[in-house]
Amino acid sequence: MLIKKYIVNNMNEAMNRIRYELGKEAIIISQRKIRRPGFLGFFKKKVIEVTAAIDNSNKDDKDMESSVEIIKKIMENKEKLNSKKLELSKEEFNKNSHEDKNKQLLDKEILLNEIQEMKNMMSSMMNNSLSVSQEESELEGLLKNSDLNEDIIRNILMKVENIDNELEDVEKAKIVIKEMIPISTMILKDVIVLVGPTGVGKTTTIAKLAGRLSLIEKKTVGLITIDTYRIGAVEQLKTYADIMRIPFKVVFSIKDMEEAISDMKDCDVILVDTTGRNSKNTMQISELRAFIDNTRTENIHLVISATTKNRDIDTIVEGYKPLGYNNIIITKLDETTTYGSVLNIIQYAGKPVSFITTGQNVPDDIRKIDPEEMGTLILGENNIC
Ligand SMILES: Nc1nc2c(ncn2[C@@H]2O[C@H](COP(=O)(O)OP(=O)(O)O)[C@@H](O)[C@H]2O)c(=O)[nH]1
Ligand SMILES: [Mg+2]
Repeated sequence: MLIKKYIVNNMNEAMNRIRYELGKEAIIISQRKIRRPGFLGFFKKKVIEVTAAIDNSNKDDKDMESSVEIIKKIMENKEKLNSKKLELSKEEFNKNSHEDKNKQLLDKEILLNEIQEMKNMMSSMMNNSLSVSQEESELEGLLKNSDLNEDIIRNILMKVENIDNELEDVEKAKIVIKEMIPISTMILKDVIVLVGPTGVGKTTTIAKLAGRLSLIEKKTVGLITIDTYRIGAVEQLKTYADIMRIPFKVVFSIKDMEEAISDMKDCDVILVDTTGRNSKNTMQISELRAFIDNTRTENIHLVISATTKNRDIDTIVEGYKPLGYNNIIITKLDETTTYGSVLNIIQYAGKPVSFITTGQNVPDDIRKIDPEEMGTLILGENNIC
């Protein structure tokens, strides 16, 4: 902090000198009317002593707190100014010559100038703090546009703030988002079960996986479905099995499950499709659980669409938890323009992502999630179509 005193004839002169010498960031700490120092001063007209200060510490260190301090000081100053005004008017009251009338006018002018300067300083400071919040809201706006949950947005903003490097906030956010996306390390082998609501793409995803495993990786694959609820649903998977020439079984009872799996024990991978149970119906979920228990696998994937409404994500993720899923497959990324749901799903489920699907084409539209790409998608720099 650099403090300097100025003896001036009026506030205009004070402001000009302060600005010139200390810069426009300087603030006025105090001001009072005095006689010019020295013996001869006694015979001259009064002048003003103005004390100004500038915070000359590193500008980067200046935070909102110091702005608040400055505002406080200005407010104190204003108060002093008002009491000065009062003093002056008392003085004026006591004087009666016409010379004092002129003085009165001069004092008023000084005060008005001072108030105007204070106003200017206040508004320039307000503008400064406004630009800080606008910077903040740029990233915040992007995150909000992607339909992210508020607590996730807050979490990202907080983490971005704590990153100490030269990168732009949006770039920092990409790093933060990347770290929020766990990739599943599971290997496609033995029995794999897919669960999730109706219509999210379980059967299609099974067909995609079967296609990749058998056609590309040359593995032996078996398909099982316990999709006995929906007419036509069995046909859908059977058609794929026929095309790919892989064994296919429909399981109608819990007991059948064990048998079907032992029939396919020579397969490298057995993919099990399930009916879209209502996750709010605990009866349906516990029935499905009994089927899954009989597969003796821990490789269970919750399939959920990226187009799912925020509020439904929680219900689905919680509703299917009794099935003990340990991976998530996020489908239909091609059907959304906002990708925040991906993080919302991950956050709620707390499980790694095994696959994402990006279209109806079997077997092409399936791949591993790319956390770096997700950052660009969530921040609106990129899209999947
Ligand atoms: N656009 C798009 N559609 C998909 C995707 N996955 C599945 N679908 C479609 O979603 C609909 C329901 O799929 P289905 O596999 O029967 O869902 P299930 O009820 O969970 O078995 C079908 O029309 C699929 O073609 C995807 O990644 N993108
Ligand atoms: Mg199905």
